[in-house]
Amino acid sequence: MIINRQVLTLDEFTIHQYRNFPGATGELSSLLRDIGLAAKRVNVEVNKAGLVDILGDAGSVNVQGEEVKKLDVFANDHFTGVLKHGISCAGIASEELDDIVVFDDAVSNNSKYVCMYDPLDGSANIDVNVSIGTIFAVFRRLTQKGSPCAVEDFLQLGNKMVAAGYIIYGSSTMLVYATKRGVNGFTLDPSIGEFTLSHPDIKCPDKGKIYSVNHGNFFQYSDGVRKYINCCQNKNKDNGGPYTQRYIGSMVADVHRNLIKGGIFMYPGTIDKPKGKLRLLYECNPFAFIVEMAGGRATNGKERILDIQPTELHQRTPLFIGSSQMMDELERNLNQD
Ligand code: P6P
Repeated sequence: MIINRQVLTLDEFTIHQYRNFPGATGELSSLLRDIGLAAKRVNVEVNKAGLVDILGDAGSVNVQGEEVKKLDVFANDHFTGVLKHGISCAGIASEELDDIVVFDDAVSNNSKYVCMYDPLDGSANIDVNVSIGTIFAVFRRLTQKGSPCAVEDFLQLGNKMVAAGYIIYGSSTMLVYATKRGVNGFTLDPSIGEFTLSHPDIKCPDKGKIYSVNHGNFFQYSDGVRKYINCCQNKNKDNGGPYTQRYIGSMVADVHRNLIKGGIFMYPGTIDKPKGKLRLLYECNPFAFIVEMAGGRATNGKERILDIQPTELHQRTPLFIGSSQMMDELERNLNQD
């Protein structure tokens, strides 16, 4: 039997990373495999979402007599469950939960990492079959190993992040994760039920021709943002304009496309919501880490996302993220604000 060593599974890849990283304990590899397992379980349910009439709506009881959960609650339960019963995570923070969950058992209290995530971002799009995703970030805990983790473990600067990633449940299901050693993408192969390395060493093109923003808020944006949007729409021999506007309304799908093809995604602050809509800890920070590791940039319009000191778990921030040259162009317009 010929073993194709070229197509590494996520498990093989993380173990390969562990074997080649002096001093690694294997806890991060184990945590990433745990996330991959939860992602496969969530993927099964997300792919059935269109059958809700058969399977029953959230809150109902299905034919097996089981309570049907909202998919984002289902996803949250699965990611929290695998991490709680793993060996690498002392606790989690989730978009679905007001407070952190401290696992507080002997193994978890001795674990090196904490994890925060949006278990199913864009879940409102499920009913219309638009791609949705899970977004996660991993930090080394600050509190003493052997004791329960605490909220300060979660309110760290994004530039202290150890790893970040996302799963996109779309035309195919992909898991993309970044460490300081690079960004790699794995596509779920249903024939073997494994994520397989399909996008090694992802780089964000320095420039692209896609800009992503909700035009419905145009007149609520700052002058600089409006100037940049006009710049994207105008013929311009210097930057290859006009650009194409692509906005799915599902952050994982929009940022994933722009990461691969080049482009810029913007969720600016508005008059009504100066901090914008997106959450710092488990949406903007992880994507800022991933895109920067791939060669792009991410700011709140004034400072690097990864340099923002968090003060609360669910705080929001404006977000501008994508190809480095497009971010430079944006900043030239914002600086005229
Ligand atoms: P709007 C989905 O609800 C989400 O949190 C992100 O995935 C997405 O980028 C954003 O909101 C879309 O928000 O206000 O443009 O509909």
